[in-house]
Amino acid sequence: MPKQRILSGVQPTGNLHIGNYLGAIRNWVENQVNYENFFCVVDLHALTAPHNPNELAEHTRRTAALYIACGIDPQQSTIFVQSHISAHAELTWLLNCITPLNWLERMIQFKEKAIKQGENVNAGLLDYPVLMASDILLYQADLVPVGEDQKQHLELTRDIVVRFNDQFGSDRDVPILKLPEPLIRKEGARVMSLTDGTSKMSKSDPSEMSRIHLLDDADTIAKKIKRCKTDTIRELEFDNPDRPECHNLLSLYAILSGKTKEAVQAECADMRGWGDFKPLLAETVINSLQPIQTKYYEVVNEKGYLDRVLKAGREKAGAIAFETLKQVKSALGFLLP
Ligand code: AQP
Repeated sequence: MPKQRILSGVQPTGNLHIGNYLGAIRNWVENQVNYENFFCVVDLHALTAPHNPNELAEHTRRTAALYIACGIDPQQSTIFVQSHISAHAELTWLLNCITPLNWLERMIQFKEKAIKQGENVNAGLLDYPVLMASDILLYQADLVPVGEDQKQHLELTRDIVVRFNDQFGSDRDVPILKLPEPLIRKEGARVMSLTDGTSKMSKSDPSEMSRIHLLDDADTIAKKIKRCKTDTIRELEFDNPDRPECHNLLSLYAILSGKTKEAVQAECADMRGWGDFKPLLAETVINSLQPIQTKYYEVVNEKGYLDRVLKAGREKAGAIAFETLKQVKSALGFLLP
């Protein structure tokens, strides 16, 4: 049986943090032997929010290097940069022309991000889900690992597939575009901000103190954890809705230490509050990130290595993507060159 194909990516909108690692990349790594994997750095998506052109290329390289540092093996998985394959932008245009505007206007993430961005909202933000659909459909992916926040976008992708295949491929035995399925983890890690336990840790949060970057040094990590938001209650507990920061920090410790909730709860019962817990959490985070950081500097210091990985990724991914694009254009009736 051929392996099922997976596609996923992270936007190079800033420095990757432990939320990106625990919520996404770590799961890709754990499952990579089971699937045929395509992992891209979705740099075209990064333009849907105001961005700094002086940083985009560097963040793109850093994100790709961090995929490898976190355990994505270029021998097992195809790693590439979205904008290196022009088929992503081209398929987006073609799918735009068959996607009703009101499908996009009802996307929750658009509404939420549009409010955040205020007057700077660009048309790309509305179109983000069509670009995401193109990313997935170009590779005829079977499965797409998504968190709750992306489920609606995957539904939209599926609606686009059904519409396209019905309108332009009803006479074919094999559908032109494959209907992808969401791959939703049973237990998802949602890491919350260090400065507000009710909002998720995010690359674009203006406060550096709200997140721990994968490349933060030990002193910075210790400082961020020492200063992170807590409360005045001495007892440490999970699942108290009035204490989101407490739940977040304990969960982070449980995930990174590999201990169960019950074991962490028992360990914390003997502690004298945050003064005991925070140094333990800091040490655990530092030790967990240390191998990733070591590998990261190996990757970026080996001359030409990352460029070779991205070139091989571009060639392999590009061959599949342009074949799909050709089929789509043919179905739409274009005069092919
Ligand atoms: N706090 C989080 N906890 C768990 N998972 C998270 N992810 C992001 N933040 C957390 C997961 O990381 C992957 C990559 O996300 P993305 O870069 O495509 O965009 P995002 O989800 O919007 O991530 P950020 O860090 O919040 O970036 P900005 O600030 O640019 O919007 C996704 O799989 C996501 O679920």
